[in-house]
Amino acid sequence: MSGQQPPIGRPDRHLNEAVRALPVPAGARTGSADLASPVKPGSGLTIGRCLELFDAQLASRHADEAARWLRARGTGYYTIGSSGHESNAGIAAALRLTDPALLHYRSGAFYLARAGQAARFTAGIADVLLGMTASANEPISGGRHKVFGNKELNVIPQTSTIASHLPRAVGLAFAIPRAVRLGVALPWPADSIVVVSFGDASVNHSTAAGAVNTAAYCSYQGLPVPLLLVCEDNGLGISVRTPPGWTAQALASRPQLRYTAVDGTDIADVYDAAVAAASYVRERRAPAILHVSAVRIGGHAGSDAESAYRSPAEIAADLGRDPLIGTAALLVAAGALTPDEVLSRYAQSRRAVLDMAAQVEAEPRLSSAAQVMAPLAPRRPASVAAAIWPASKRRRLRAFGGRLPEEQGALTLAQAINATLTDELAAHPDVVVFGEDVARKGGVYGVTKGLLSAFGAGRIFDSLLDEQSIIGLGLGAGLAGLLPVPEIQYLAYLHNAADQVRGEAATLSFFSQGQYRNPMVLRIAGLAYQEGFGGHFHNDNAVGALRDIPGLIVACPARPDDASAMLRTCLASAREDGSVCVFLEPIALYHERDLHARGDGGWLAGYDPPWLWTLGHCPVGQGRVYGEGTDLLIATFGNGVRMSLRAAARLSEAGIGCRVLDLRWLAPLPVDELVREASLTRAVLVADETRRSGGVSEGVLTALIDAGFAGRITRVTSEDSFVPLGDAAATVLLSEAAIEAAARDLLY
Ligand SMILES: Cc1ncc(C[n+]2csc(CCOP(=O)(O)OP(=O)(O)O)c2C)c(N)n1
Repeated sequence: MSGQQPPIGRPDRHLNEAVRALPVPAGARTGSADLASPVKPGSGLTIGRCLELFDAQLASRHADEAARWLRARGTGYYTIGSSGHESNAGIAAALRLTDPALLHYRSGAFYLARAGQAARFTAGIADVLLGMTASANEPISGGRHKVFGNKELNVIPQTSTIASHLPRAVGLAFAIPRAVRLGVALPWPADSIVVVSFGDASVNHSTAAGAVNTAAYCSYQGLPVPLLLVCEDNGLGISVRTPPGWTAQALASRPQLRYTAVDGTDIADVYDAAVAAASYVRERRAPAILHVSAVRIGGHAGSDAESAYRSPAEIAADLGRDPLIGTAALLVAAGALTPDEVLSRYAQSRRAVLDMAAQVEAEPRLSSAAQVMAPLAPRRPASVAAAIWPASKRRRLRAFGGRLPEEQGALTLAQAINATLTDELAAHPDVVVFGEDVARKGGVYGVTKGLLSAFGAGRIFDSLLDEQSIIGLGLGAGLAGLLPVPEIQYLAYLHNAADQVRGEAATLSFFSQGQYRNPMVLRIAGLAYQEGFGGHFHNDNAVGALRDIPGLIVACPARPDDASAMLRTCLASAREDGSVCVFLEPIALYHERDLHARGDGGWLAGYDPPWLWTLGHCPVGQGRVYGEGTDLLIATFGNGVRMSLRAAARLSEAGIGCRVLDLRWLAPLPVDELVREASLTRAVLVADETRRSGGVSEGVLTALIDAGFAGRITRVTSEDSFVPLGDAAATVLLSEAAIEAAARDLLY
């Protein structure tokens, strides 16, 4: 197929006619315009710059046409275009190449203008075309998605989920000044601003509303948030019209946000407005909104027949507001180009882009699952193990207020996590801890108590009450060179922010081939058994939404000593491999002290001094085995570990030899260890406190069956129910008695 010439015809009729009709100023002579003079009186945009931006606009328009041509030939897979939005090139020109950008899928001309700033304009066009054809040579996603992204251009690739990039953008704008203040190496200059663009329908998404609110909330408190929000408003969300005037009203009325509206048909006005907004953001370190009117030319995507929901008059009116005509009019009025020169520039650009499209057809595609998955979750266990080290003794003594945790006797799970966080904060100045109530109160369960006084408000801070923004802050902080440890107060509240983990955190490395990473250890207090208190929302026992996220590490420590080792591993893995880790803390075990009998202290553990950390290292995906029985293996985790150990003790009194495997990692599961331990026994019982459907036990049983385990297998789980308040909770939750009874049934 490659090598076939794309059609080269006349420019679009509407543009052709409009350009031919442009009035030519008297006395204008080809080539006589002063490139350094303003393209129109009073504008900061010079003729020379405007010509460059016109080229970016033209190439973007023709890339849209190339997308449809490639699609028709079966070699292109993406046809959402930027036509009608091309004045966003003027916004790129108003910013620095080093200002990180998170772009709307219609910001093609912005992307090409920025490529021009980096003297890689032609390469930028190739990037876009390679993205459409899902080529493995596309520089950011390597054929995994069509995104605007490029490390060299400081354009961070975005997913297709509208508005989901806004929390990250706010987080990045929040984190840049913080990283500077903390002295952490930042990948961008200290006075950078973050630009994020999005459509008008996206403004109404709760993710956008939350993110914009978070920017304003932080700014209101005097915190620096250098963020330029750009709404590219074409008045439509696919087929749904945004009520006229709504977007302006919705954006202009936000507190703390400087609002500017500008007509997107005039690139000089867009440039001037963007320069003013960007300098406000840069100097004041405060957020601003630039609301750019645009039109949508050619439907939502190539497959969209917009005539089904828009009248011919409406479509024609949009063509009349084509920003390419606007720029042509400026250039002709300035005497920089004649109408004929505009049209020949258009035709030349079109030929160049379509010729490139014909060439990229032959570029290689991803052809194996291994290739596709390579950037998902790189794991370098040796580097991770080597990256675990303590602060100096002096620093540790200061952080711990003179009393080192290894000298404090046996600790609970909560105390062990607290001590480990303290150690990590002392050793690594890039670690920041934040979430609802984590700072002044020290967390609902006291897990982060004392961290604020030891490390200060720059590193330990209370967030606002919005889980999407908490994770978004984590995503931005990770990009800015910090190592974020956000907390979600209860597992039930992860779910209204799950996309920030699933669609944003976990995909960034995938869609950028590891060029961008968001290292993060997301602490979540969860699971049940709080003696009836709190009902479902404080006893949520569902982890299915986490376990199927490719590449995500899910740690679930049951014991204090494991918690310390596993938390260190998660932090080191985030730092070394860019891993996104969830650290799921069983609330009911936070303050548990005993195992078999009241006062036995069997659930406490001493804190390892640093010289024992290597010995006690717990690699990702390694479980822990208790006992040597050969009759039965109980595979479990979290609260199930304590219940199973107690049940195993009673079973052994009855002559049943058990071993208990604490999986410790719910993703990836310790499959090899599970299979090995199972092969040493006659039967396997999975004791799973999550739900019967979609719970952990399904993965464990499947792993055993996949491995050909020939012994007997069964499972006990919690019910497929939400957890009720009061004693009724016990009716739906896995119990110790159920574990014991299932073990006896299985063996006899
Ligand atoms: C969260 C989410 N819901 C639905 C969609 C499907 N979708 C893709 S684009 C779009 C309309 C977006 O409109 P707008 O924000 O105005 O941007 P425009 O396409 O007009 O530039 C929708 C609903 C999506 N991508 N993400």
